Amino acid sequence: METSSGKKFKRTTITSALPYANGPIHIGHLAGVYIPADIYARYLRSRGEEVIFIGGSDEHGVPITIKARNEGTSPQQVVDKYHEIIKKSFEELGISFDIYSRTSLPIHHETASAFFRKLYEDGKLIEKVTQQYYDEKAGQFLADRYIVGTCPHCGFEKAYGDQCEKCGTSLNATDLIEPRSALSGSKPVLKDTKHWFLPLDQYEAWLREWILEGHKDDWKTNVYGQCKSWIDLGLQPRAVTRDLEWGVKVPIEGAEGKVLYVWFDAPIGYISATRHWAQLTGGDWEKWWKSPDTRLIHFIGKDNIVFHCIIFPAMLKAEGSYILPDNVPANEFLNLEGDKISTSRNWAVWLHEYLEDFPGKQDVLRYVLCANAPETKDNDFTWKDFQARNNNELLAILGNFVNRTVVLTHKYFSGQVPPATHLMPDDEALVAELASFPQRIASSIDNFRFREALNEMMNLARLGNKYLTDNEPWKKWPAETDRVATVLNLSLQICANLAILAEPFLPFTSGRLFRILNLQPLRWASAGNAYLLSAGHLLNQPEFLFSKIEDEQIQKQLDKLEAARKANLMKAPAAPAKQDIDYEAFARMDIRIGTILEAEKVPKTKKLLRLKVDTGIDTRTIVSGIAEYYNPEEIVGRQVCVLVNLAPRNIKGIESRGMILMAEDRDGTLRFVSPEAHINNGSEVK
Ligand code: B3M
Ligand code: ZN
Repeated sequence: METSSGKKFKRTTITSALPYANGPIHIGHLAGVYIPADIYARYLRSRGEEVIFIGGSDEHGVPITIKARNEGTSPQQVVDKYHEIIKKSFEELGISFDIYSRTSLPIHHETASAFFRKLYEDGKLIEKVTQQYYDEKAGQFLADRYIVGTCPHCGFEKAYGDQCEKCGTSLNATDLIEPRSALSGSKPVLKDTKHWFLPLDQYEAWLREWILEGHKDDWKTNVYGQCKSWIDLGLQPRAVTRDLEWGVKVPIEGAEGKVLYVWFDAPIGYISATRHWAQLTGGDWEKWWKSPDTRLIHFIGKDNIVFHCIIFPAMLKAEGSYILPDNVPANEFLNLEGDKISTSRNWAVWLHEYLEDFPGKQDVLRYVLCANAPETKDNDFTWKDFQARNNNELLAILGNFVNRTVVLTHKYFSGQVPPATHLMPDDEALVAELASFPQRIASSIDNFRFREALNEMMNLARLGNKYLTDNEPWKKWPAETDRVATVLNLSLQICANLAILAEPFLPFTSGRLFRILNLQPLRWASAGNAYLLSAGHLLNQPEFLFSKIEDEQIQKQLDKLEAARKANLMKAPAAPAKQDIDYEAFARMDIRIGTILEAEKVPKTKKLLRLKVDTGIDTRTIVSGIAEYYNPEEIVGRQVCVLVNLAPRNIKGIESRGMILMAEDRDGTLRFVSPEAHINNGSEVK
């Protein structure tokens, strides 16, 4: 194959970022990495290219050990659990990995160790002694995340050694005031420790030439821009080892208790996964990594750019026997309902849950995430848009076109493809336009513009729909049999083309469509011509490609998010105390016990109740914003606290005299503050 930059290759190695096995996959991962990678892999296969598509779980790193500690299990148990969930959900979504491996396997430990040893033996690493926090009680060095202390910027007392989550500042562990060990709570001490560094500074000139000059035109601007600013800032040596238990042991003497830094071992995981694949299939792994005829493409999210464009290439270059990435089409981030996706806040759409809630609708998610992919800027997923794209695009355009065509063929021609006898100028134009689609879609995909490619594919369905509507075969039957035959023939040819061209994006739909057409799956090279189905070919019965998504299904998802939002609010700390006041200021408030005598909703409002309250002094009307939390019937007879000397206010045309005291929870829920036993109305609260 030849790339847009004119380079020639024989085969393509596609990698997709290895997700950390400390949680399930969500739509942000999918839109950023796995959907585009899968489209690309399927497309190249359809074109008859030699391709391998690599995935796997990243099973090392401190967050996994912390999760294990918090859950009282071992890191191995954590990764075993999530590796299975992730692997299964990818399979169900049709992500067509040739191998989905994992970095806790012996083959990975061997591969990563050998890689490190080669660099070490070739003198490509620097040895340095630095000072790091050590927990004497626990007898171990502390990773940044295991050190807690007061943030020097905002005073937050639970800042981590790498970041304060309150003010967001990134920190060094030694910046923390009064550092404590998260393991034992004791005060850590600084202690010498030896580590190995990759001298990135020595690769700066080479990186500058390779990326900033060599890939100016073919790398995405967001990727190129990030690389440029990193390089322009000046590169420093980076430690590639850590004092930790969990990970790939540093394979040299004098390195006991040390492992490879997770970002050193994880990208090597792509190579180990390929070796794992070779073990299983008897294939040759080396050609995918060492042949200059192989093109290496990394699909990642934008937070991984520096690791894949600068650090890993420098590692590969230092090692010497591997090819370098030809392109790194990183995506930006996907938000959810206007808010950043967050695992810890459970603000996400989880793939395994989606698959349960929307059985058989894998392609809908694939479609929406590709149509909304954050290719050039951050983008937003909303459930309303998801519903609209299913109902108004997949169902109304693609599904409707195929269905009308197949149903009419069954109705008029007993399910047999009718002959196209006499082509009119409009038909000729249609055939000519059809011929241009494969190339248009291909060129978008070749340039990693998957949204554009998907839209082109849908344009073919739009074209078909319009052709049917313009020609109205249902009006021409039975007077113009030949004309109807021609129109349906060409419409069916478009359906067959759609089955081919939709496959990278919507593999399940493509499979169904081939089945309906009673065709063996065809590849890309067949697309673009109007002779895929010969006259007389018998179709199968129509089946629906898509179905309507109802408001209730969407509401269920929105409710789930609302519950997550509330649960998060409830975890927030109490608001800080207000400024001191003197007793006089407090005593000016006249708070009494009163009984609610009557309650009713204020018409045309959601929140307001009109209450009649016996305050012991008088009976008065008070309008209170509690309708979302109490039904009028349930509160009659309740004793409450009333601020009786609040100046009267007019609320929705009602004079409200005084205020009912309420306690407000973090999520906004209001609750009465009531005396714990009956007491005379009019009793003072002080
Ligand atoms: N596990 C980080 C991430 O999931 C990391 C990627 C590794 S790719 C070699 O964002
Ligand atoms: Zn802070």
